[in-house]
Amino acid sequence: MNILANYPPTAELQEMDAAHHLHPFTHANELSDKGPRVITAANGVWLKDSEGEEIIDGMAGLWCVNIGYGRDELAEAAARQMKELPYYNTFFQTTHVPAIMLAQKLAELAPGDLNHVFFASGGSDANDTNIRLVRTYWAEKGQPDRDVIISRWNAYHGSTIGGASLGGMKGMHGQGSLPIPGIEFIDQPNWWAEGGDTTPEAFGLERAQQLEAKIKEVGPDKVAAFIAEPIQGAGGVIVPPETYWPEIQRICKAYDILLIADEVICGFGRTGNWFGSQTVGIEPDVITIAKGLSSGYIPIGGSIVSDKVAGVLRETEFNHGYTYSGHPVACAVALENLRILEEEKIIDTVRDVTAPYLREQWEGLMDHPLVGEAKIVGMMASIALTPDRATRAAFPDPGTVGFICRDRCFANNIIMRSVGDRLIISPPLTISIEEIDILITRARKSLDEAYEQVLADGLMKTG
Ligand code: PXG
Repeated sequence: MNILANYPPTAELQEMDAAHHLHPFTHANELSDKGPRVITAANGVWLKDSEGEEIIDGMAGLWCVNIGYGRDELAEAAARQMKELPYYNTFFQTTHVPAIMLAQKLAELAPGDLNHVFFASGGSDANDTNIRLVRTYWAEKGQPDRDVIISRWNAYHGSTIGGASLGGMKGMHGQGSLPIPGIEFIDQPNWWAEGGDTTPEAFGLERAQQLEAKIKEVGPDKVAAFIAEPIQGAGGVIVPPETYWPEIQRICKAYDILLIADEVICGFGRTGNWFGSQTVGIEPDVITIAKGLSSGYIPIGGSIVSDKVAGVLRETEFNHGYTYSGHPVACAVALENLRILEEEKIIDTVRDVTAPYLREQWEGLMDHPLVGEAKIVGMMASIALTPDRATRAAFPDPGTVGFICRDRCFANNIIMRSVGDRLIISPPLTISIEEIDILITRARKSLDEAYEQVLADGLMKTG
């Protein structure tokens, strides 16, 4: 019998959830008081909840369902693989067909000489791999003191001890004595919030040059790598000024620092190319992948490394690996997902048709009195909420207005997230023009309702 088929009514599910289920990034008691929404099914870009509501998913789950929900081919690929070989490891002189085929395919898709894959189960553990991998690389090259990794404030690189340490989220560092030693931070290229009177171009250069200053401060012979998302996702879809990445690339080359591009969100079409590194024009030595690799249908992640890095690593035994590194079912599902992305030309459609249309609509929200800037790259976008666009002012209690907007979105059956006072979307790449219209209509309605409340609460004045 399928115990999930006949589930109890919503209130009972919520009660069981509150009694036994601890949610990620959640204040449990507050959630119990409110009761979580129970998602029961999904198709395309649409979610359905236990009350029968239809919700447009502006976040592709958690930035991951790139090909949209309800693709039977992925379920069938999983079932086939489960029947054939549900599990085997790749540790002790063995391998299997799905891991071989997926590694080969990723080497083909990844830019430049990124030709070697180390598998993980998600983005956090892949970044843990990266910490050990780049440090091992330098140790093997006879420079064991090169163990410092430079990251950025407000970056997100995961929730494991390594991932959260690499990330620049102070709220995460505050729990569990993080970061681990050997991680240094520079500021993010967030011109809207931190650019002051400088132009975006000058600010981009200034923030990139913080990397050079930090390398000099730490000592060039102590720095192993710089890690960054091509476009920050969880930090609020922060699109860096055009001047930023070329300067970062120059500095990494000048000091022979490995560049790790965390492509967990940007990878697999999100920015309109296979990888965000291509969109921002960089040549990383390592890229972190997860999420869109399987369109979230099954957990899988990994690190794709260059010939240069792999060449050194291959000279030793890398004492690292997870039970589920290269899990055959996950690899089979990922392969099927990549086949669909490629054969249905989903990324071409994003680049040439749907993303340009979404850009037009999204930038149209600039006429709304709550909106300061609208940023978009491919299918990831954000708006900054402000009481005064001209001065780029922040609301007095950061996050309050963001929450008001997010709650209105929730009520209007659109998933659009808030990060502080930025609203973000990252819809499935398969979203159609008609669905973009629905998304924008609901977003605008939610902004209108939020604006009324903001005025009523005295959080800003008209005009
Ligand atoms: N790197 C990046 C850039 C990510 O966005 C991870 C690593 C970690 O991946 P896993 O698979 O271990 O979760 C992520 C994940 C949010 C949110 O609130 C974003 C992520 C995860 C959870 C919440 O936007 N990104």
